[in-house]
Amino acid sequence: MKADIGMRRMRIMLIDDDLFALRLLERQLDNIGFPDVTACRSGADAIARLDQGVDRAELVFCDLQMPDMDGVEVVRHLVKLGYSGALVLVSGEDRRILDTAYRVAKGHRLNVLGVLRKPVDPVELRAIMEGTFSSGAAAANEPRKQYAPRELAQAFVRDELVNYYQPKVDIRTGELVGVETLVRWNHPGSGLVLPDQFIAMAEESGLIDELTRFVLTSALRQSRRWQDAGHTLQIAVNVSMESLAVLDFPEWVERAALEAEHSVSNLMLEVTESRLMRDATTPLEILTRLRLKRIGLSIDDFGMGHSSLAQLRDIPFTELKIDRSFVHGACRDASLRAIFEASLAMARQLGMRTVAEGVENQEDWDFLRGCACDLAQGFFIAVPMPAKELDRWMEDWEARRGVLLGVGAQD
Ligand code: G
Ligand code: G
Ligand code: MN
Repeated sequence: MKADIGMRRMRIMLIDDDLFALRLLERQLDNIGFPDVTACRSGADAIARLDQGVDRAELVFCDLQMPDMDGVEVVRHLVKLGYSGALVLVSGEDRRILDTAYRVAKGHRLNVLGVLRKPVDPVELRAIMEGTFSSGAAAANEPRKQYAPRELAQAFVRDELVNYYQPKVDIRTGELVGVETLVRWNHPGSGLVLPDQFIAMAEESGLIDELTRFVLTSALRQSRRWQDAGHTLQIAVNVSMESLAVLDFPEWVERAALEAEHSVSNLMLEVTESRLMRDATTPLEILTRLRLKRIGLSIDDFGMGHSSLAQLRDIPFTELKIDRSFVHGACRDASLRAIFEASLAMARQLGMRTVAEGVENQEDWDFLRGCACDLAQGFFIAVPMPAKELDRWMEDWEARRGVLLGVGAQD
């Protein structure tokens, strides 16, 4: 409905070698209020028209399977042209090819609104078009704000960093087992800033060590308060592999736990490797010594980035966190399910505990209930929250938990 008003002037280009598909999509777009459509029967033609300025487009629908230039090549040419509009991929190919093409386009940082299977379902088309104008397009192109190291250094002094906590629950019993600590920056100008906007900068500017120590100390202090209130929780803290460079880190962690009267075996360090490391010996040494001190080590975002089988071989991890991209939606996607289940089997054979991240809906939860996975974490269970909100969540969860376990057992 929203799409009928105000957006009639949006310029759209369709690229498909199949004339019938072109006409059909043209008509479908017209029906929901988008008449300004140029149809091209080849990628080369479309790219030439855009390049020469014969046509402009704010949205391109591109077919994947085309004889002279396929859709993936079109994507590459769009990037070369500096195309800044939105893209929808359309194809009769199977879901996996479509999904891969989607990731390729995303990888080029194009604003991909979605993928459509042919023949295009008018309801799906409408959903994509409405999504475009509500939020998606504009937000996706917004530049990320850069923060200066000096600002972050001040944030420590001004006490602007605050820990959020996200529950991890036992899939069998629903019991709250622990929390993952996720730091936020309460920035005086920007409001609450998420870590993906300042962790990399902290690593590059040498502030990461101070950040890790700050996060860990306050998490342990918070854990002490929960313990005093009768809740013994396992505390997980994120540590990037690149920051494991200071040799006294294991001793420091041990001392911090001791001071907070927190058992080291109830402390978990979630390790991620965001880029390939130059010197891998020091982190390896530090990780091994952390394990010798009985501190738990978790391999985070398993299956993505640089978290690899080689790391499983080389580092004595105690927990495997399967990346959310293999969890959410796994019940409907055979490839995801295969990867997810193989990861679980591998972890079990290595004697590791397993955590599924990204449990976003009831479907994900029910699916997990039938898998041999130990813990679940995700928006469906709880979003990351400040410490003071955990009590309330625990009460709510007690009520929800019974229902959820019942639901899972029925099917
Ligand atoms: O909710 P979320 O946006 O908090 O976290 C985004 C990313 O930031 C995650 O990959 C998480 O592992 C990372 N992260 C969160 N807190 C910390 C931290 O204290 N240290 C490090 N190194 N990474 C963190
Ligand atoms: O990389 P790491 O696993 O530490 O990342 C934690 C990040 O995942 C945080 O940014 C957190 O906010 C986010 N997160 C937690 N639960 C969910 C979820 O169910 N879905 C999605 N998409 N993100 C989640
Ligand atoms: Mn994590």
